[in-house]
Amino acid sequence: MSETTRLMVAIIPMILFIALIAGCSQQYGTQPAQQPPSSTPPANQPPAGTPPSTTPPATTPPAASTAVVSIKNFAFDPAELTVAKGTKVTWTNEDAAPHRLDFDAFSSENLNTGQTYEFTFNDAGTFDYICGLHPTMKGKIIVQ
Ligand SMILES: [Cu+2]
Repeated sequence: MSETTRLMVAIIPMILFIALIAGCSQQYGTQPAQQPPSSTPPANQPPAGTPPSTTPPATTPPAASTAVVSIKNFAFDPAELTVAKGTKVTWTNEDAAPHRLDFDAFSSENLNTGQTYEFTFNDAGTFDYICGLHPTMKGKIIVQ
């Protein structure tokens, strides 16, 4: 074997190998790359900040007014309270002892410490009440 032949024997497979590799990579190269769509169309999204259309009712009734009466030291505070019609009055027993509201037309349950009683006065008038457990405790709600 001549020097050249030996060289060729060594080189030719290498060239073939390289050609193979190149061919392969060319093959791969010809395949279009998996690109994401070039232009993602802007989505037709509503503006992020659009609030839900909460149109308030045309005729919003005035917010119901409220009033509170404390029951403490065996007395109603205030003892006399004037409110508008529709006012919700809340009594809270701040005494250690239980109390009970006795109106002519209705009564509360016994209210222990911290318990409350609510009543909404829808009719005008003067409503006297006492504590059913301590009748010397007197109160009055005047509804106008
Ligand atoms: Cu009482």
